[in-house]
Amino acid sequence: MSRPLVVDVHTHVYPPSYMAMLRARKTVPYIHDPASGEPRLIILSSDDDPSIPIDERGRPVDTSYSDINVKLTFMQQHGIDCSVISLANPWLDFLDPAEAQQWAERINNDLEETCAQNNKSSNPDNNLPLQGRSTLFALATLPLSAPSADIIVNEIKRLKTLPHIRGVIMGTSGLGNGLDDEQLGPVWAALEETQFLLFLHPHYGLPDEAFGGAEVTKRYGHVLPLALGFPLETTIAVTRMLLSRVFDNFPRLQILLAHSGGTLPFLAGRIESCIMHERKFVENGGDVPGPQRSIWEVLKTNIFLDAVVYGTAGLKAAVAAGGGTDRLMFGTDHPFFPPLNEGEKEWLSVTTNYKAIDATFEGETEAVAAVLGGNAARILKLE
Ligand code: 5CU
Repeated sequence: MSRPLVVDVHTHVYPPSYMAMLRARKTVPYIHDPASGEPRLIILSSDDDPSIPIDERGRPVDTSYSDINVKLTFMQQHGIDCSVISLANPWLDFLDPAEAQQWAERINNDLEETCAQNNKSSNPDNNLPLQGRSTLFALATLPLSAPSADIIVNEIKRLKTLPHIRGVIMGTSGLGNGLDDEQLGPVWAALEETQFLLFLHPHYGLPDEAFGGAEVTKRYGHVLPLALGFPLETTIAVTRMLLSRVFDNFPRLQILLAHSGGTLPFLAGRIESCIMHERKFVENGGDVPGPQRSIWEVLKTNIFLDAVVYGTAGLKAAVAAGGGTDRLMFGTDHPFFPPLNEGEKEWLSVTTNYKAIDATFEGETEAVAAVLGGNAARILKLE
């Protein structure tokens, strides 16, 4: 039997132009070049700890973050046929409003060009199936700090003319006030109209106090912010969207949630129950219009989940919450979570996800094929 198509929907790049911009900065996010040794990437606020010497802050950043050939080699080493690349966090969130539009256009054009060049050389006549060809598509970035929502909407419309762009990636801060901000209405409407997939991805995590204070966070490195801060940030962001009735007002919005939805699949029942019991909502005698569509309906019609959760329990919750295997898509989170030992070719983070998919859907050949690539090819129209 032929092996299934493998599509990676969660894989990041910092195009060289973005790396250069980070190198020119001295506040988070920035890249520091020590006098000797590898450059350091300081993107999380917890990375920029003044008690740590600057040459040791953050993490080493090698060519896997920006060189597309390194990603292509990684794809070949891990049996990945097609990657849907996206700018990594913190995207353009931090930019001065006056610069946002120009940077978004530049990064998005860079992504489009990277995909076009690559696909042309791997399939000059553009007539072969995806399998075995190291094909690239992209999710674009938005100028969210731009002075008006019109600029963001115009960029979404422009993106529709770029043949390899299949959606956009966004963090949880929106225009600065979270994703329940009414000012985001035109952006949701433009995403609905273009039927672009919105990849919702965390960056800001939770405040140190949630983990017991800065000393505790620091003691365990990136574990608390990444293992717990990221997934809870995503869960809170999408729950705020639900509560503010974004899914009632924009019922055709299509969202891919990073890391299998954070903790949303596991907490969906509790969130729904709290809504049913909230006296503030009009339905229960209050004066705040509550969400009309249930979280279960939203999970089954508006939300897709990646399979980047490293275990069978998370995958089973994702499938149960989404009502089946047709809304779950393989991802790697490359270039994050590389092997600890230099020269190691197989990434533990990737093999763990592959094994979790195999174990969760043991004997269900069609389900495995759907999750590994069939769903992504269908949902993102990767032809
Ligand atoms: O390791 C990390 O900090 C990250 C990150 O920042 N973004 C991401 O997508 N995955 C891991």
